[in-house]
Amino acid sequence: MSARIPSSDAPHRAGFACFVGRPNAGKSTLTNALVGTKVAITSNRPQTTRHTVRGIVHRPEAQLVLVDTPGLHKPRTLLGERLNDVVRAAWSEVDVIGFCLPADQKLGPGDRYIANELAGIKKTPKIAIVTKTDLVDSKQLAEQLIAIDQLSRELGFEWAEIVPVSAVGDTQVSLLADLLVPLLPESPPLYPEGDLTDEPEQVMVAELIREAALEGVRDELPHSIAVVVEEMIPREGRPENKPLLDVHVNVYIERSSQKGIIIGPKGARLKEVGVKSRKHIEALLGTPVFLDLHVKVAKDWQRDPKQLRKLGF
Ligand SMILES: Nc1nc2c(ncn2[C@@H]2O[C@H](COP(=O)(O)OP(=O)(O)OP(=O)(O)O)[C@@H](O)[C@H]2O)c(=O)[nH]1
Ligand SMILES: [Mg+2]
Repeated sequence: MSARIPSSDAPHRAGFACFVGRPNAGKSTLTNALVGTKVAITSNRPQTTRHTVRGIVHRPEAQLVLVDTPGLHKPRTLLGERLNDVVRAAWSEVDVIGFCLPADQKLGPGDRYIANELAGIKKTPKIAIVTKTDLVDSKQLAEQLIAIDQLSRELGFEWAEIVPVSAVGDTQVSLLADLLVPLLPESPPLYPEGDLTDEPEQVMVAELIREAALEGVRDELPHSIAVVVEEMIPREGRPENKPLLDVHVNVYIERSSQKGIIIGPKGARLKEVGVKSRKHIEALLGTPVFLDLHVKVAKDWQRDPKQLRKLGF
């Protein structure tokens, strides 16, 4: 038995904060930085995140559950529409909304569109988070802070806070948590102590493979890739001190013409994806893994309701 003794008389708080923003704004990187471990995959391609990912920050006096969301964007496919629905569902359910705006990019129509929608959500406090501050100088940052303040005034609401952070430079990341916690309701912890996410293992494994597959592919291909873990089974007949987990995975693309790119000359690219992701998967699962990757075509899956359902959207 262990007793949890809060450091002061302050009541324990627990609740949900979601990060929203345009694709590539740095939401997932920030989520990982706050949790202190990788719970969400990241990449320099827009629309990396495709479902809400919960990351849990534990403190003696609070439990902050972060909800990382897909980037809100102008949808061009049914998948895009579904992802935007996921974002809207997330921000309607949380205790506080964190709107992520990159410091190194002027506010654009995409940001205004999101801010306008947020203005309509009266009951939930909204924090503006200026991300990637390591990429700008203090003058640029000051200009961005003013522009963000201006934006809410134009739309007739006020930010509860405007916080500049750098997840990569670890600047003001824990301050952000300090500012989010008081906006959560009084509540006992919602998750067991030590849990950092509620993502199922199979999903995390699939995501790590997709992250490796995204690296170095260009144009439309990142959007075309989907990864499904079909099976994870311990290899039979292994000595007890030398276990091996067989992980069977399908990597889906949309057209057979994309096969060559993902597989690479003599299978070199696919092999690289396997080697890279296997390291992360073994660290996650704590066991040696045999990764069996198959590339399959799911024709135009981003636009096909049946295929989307099969792939879990
Ligand atoms: N320099 C710098 N780069 C960052 C920072 N945070 C994120 N990035 C980079 O920005 C890119 C996008 O980061 P993500 O965290 O995947 O962005 P996201 O908002 O989750 O993107 P979607 O899931 O597509 O909506 C990646 O290349 C990150 O490495 C930061 O604090 N500083
Ligand atoms: Mg993301």
